[in-house]
Amino acid sequence: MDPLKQKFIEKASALRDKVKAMLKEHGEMVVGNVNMGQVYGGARDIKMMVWETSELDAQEGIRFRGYSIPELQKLLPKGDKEVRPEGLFWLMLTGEVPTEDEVEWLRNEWRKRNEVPEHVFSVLEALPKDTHPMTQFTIAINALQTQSIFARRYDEGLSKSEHWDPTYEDSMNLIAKLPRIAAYIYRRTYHNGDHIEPNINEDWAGNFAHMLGFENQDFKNLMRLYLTIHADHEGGNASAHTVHLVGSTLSDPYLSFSAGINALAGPLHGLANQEVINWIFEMIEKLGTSSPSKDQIAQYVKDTLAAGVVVPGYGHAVLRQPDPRFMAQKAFAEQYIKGSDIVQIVWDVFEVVPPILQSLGKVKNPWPNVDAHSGALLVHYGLKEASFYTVLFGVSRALGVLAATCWSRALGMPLERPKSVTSDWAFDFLAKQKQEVGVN
Ligand code: CMX
Repeated sequence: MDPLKQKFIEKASALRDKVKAMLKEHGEMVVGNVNMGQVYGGARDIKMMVWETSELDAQEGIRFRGYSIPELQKLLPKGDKEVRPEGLFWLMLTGEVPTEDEVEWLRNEWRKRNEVPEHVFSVLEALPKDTHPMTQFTIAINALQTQSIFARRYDEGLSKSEHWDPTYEDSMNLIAKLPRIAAYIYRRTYHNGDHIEPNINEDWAGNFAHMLGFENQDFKNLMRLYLTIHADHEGGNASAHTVHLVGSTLSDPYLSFSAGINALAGPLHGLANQEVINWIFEMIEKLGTSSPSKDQIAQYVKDTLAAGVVVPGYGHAVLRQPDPRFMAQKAFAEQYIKGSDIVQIVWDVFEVVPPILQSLGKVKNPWPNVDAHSGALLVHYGLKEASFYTVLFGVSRALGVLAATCWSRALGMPLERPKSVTSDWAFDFLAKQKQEVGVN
């Protein structure tokens, strides 16, 4: 058995036994209440699932296995100047910070598994060139499902205690192939199908940058950072939760992950990175300057709100502070980029937007999220095709949601099936409550 798989199943088996014993004793323990606002309000804050790989705190932001982004930047092995996403995957899967050798082992392992079957490219070629890259991405992942070891072994008769094993194999294979698929979509859509073969000497992120057509070392460093910080955001966000829900039916990792990609493609979630940069480009065009004043930006923000649409890249369902993923990208720009108009606009927007959103009195979090900064960095290095941005997010998100899927299968998580109610039920419930209060 490979060393990562071995380490993972040892940890997962120990936790499975511990959880089983805990549930036997405390399965009936109440851990929270639910109010009517939450029932109608997108289930905010309701604790209803377990997600081992990361946890989100409203004030502090994301912690991967207990480590904040700045802590990870000190601890994880680096490729050139930035942390390598391989290391984060190892950490999420095992709970342990990997050594340089372990990260190198994982790089080689993904390289061995990176070949994409020809039929996936044929499926992509059958689509109109202007098909949105996220649509191409999810279709390609579904086409790749023919490779699922989980699906084949389940068909042959797979004991529940073994579900984790082919889930791990599928997850590793899928992660290894995603950069090639994403780069193929990019080159096919924007570069006349002038494809670039993988470079076996590069790490996972560096090779992805290479296949996209970028050899700039700083861009490769950006990709390492980008693919690390977008990887996971606990389990309740729409893409992660979708992967969890679909996976709970024992759909294989390919089908589960492509479902999550469909969720990521929504403008209130991952597609916001495309929305942000388009919104900034429209601002530049409307104002006729690439160095707008803060007053001009404020007026543009107010016009956006007056049109009844959200300011993209701002607000969050959980966070109540500037997103540490935004701050990590800002720090990257401060270190690597000098004198960029588009980056300056992002920073000015960061000053201008929060007080305006606060003044509305209804926005719970006026601060920027991860999507507010990423586009400006990509534009700076020449990756200007905004409709591709959410695919980059998706490649990264695979690391977290597939590591978490391995844990769900190893812990034997059941079919997810929360309760829904009708509005008739809600009004009857309220009437009964009022009656009871009246009677007492
Ligand atoms: N601009 C304008 N209005 C906003 C807003 C924003 N950026 N963020 C929230 N609001 C509004 C909501 O639309 C809601 O208005 P109504 O009551 O009129 O419907 C009100 O403020 C309360 O919303 P909330 O509780 O603060 O936020 P939610 O948890 O409902 O929604 C989110 C969170 C992210 C969908 C929302 O902030 C938003 O639409 N932001 C812009 C889109 C975006 O950047 N999404 C990316 C999020 C990160 C990611 O998943 O990648």
